[in-house]
Amino acid sequence: MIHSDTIVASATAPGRGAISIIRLSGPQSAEIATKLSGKSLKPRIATFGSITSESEIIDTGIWIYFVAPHSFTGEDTVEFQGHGGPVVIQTILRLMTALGARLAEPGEFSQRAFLNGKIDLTQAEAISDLINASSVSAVKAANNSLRGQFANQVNKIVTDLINLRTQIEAHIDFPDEDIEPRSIEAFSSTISQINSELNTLIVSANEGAKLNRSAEIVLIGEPNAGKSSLLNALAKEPLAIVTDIPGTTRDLIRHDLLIDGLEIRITDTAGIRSTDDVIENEGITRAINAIQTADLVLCLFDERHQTISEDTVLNLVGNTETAIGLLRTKIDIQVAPIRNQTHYPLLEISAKTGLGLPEFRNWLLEKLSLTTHLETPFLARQRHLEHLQKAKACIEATTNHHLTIETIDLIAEDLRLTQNALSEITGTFTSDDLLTSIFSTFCIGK
Ligand SMILES: Nc1nc2c(ncn2[C@@H]2O[C@H](COP(=O)(O)OP(=O)(O)O)[C@@H](O)[C@H]2O)c(=O)[nH]1
Ligand SMILES: [Mg+2]
Repeated sequence: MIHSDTIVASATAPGRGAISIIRLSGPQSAEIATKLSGKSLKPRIATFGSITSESEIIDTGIWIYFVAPHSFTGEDTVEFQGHGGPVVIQTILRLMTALGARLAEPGEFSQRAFLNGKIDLTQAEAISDLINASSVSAVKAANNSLRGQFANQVNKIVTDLINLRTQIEAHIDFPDEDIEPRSIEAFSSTISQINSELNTLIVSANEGAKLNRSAEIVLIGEPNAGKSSLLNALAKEPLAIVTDIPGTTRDLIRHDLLIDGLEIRITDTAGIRSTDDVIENEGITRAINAIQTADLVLCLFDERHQTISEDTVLNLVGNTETAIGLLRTKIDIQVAPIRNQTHYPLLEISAKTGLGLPEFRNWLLEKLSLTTHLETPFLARQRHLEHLQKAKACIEATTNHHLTIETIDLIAEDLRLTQNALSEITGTFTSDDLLTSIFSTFCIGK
């Protein structure tokens, strides 16, 4: 699909910076660049030049021209690397739009790359996910998706489905001839093979989806254990109210932290105890719900009032598969070394003096990097999981019918729906509405 209009946007983050890149894409790109620079640009050669308006120099920088189809979007593209001042950038954008370019919508460059067949939808999404990656594991997985690893696995199943459908649909054209038992057996075995490939892909996609969000840590413990104090110490600001009155925290208080490039969402909760206070009870219910979706639950305890045992942990956390860590708090005022009576990892901290916090941060990094599966083969989104589940439901529906000449068109239809669900992942079968909603979440200039 070749667009007739030319789009322009700053491809670098807004604000002041040493350099900014302004990108044009579309048929008028070279013409606009030539008019502004007064130079004839050679493809893929960096050309030093100025942008002049009414004989005044606006900026000086490097021009690079990529001729269609050998560009990111697949269209004629020009990049101008100039100085990163907001006024400079706005002035250049105005000059370019006055010469016929249109300001790009968010994600429009990637959308054009997709529409021009340069990348599939999972690769386009991987670009956005790479930019938003919150850990090194997520960067690696996004790059794998960008290289097409996810799409290749989806396409492999789609190819198998197409082959199967071709053979099955051949029978629909000849309803008077019975299907040979040998063929029925072969079809059934291919269906179960596709089903099992799909199940393997779903497992990987579920792992990949975990990387697409921050790691969630929930702080729990009895009232006064020191949860809110720890949140405040990590956030380096008094987010939660701290008092020595049990039941001070009632709502969930969330804060996003960045520890060595790893994005962590930490949630402070109401202390878990039995109480008649309606508001506090609601807070406790919320704390218990937060535990269910956490990657790591940290049980805090003040040893002067509470000893920690397997039962205490289970009482606090409930029976969960989630990773658990124990934090003995207020070590500035507790002297006796603790005897750990559980098999959970134990750390000791003082939110007040900061004692033990560096070790705690290092431990967190190690723990969360382990739980975010370094080997995840690709990054996945909720949208992908939904289509995979739909594909699974459709292929499983084929087994509702015993394969005969009478039921073959029902089975063919289920297989067609399976293929459609998978094709929505890569975008080979996608509605315009979906494309708009996907690309609108990208940044402008991408
Ligand atoms: N000495 C000392 N006191 C602490 C420490 N952390 C919390 N506290 C005190 O313990 C009480 C309860 O703390 P808070 O963070 O509100 O506990 P929460 O109920 O678990 O959120 C407050 O009086 C805090 O000042 C610490 O590391 N050292
Ligand atoms: Mg609190």
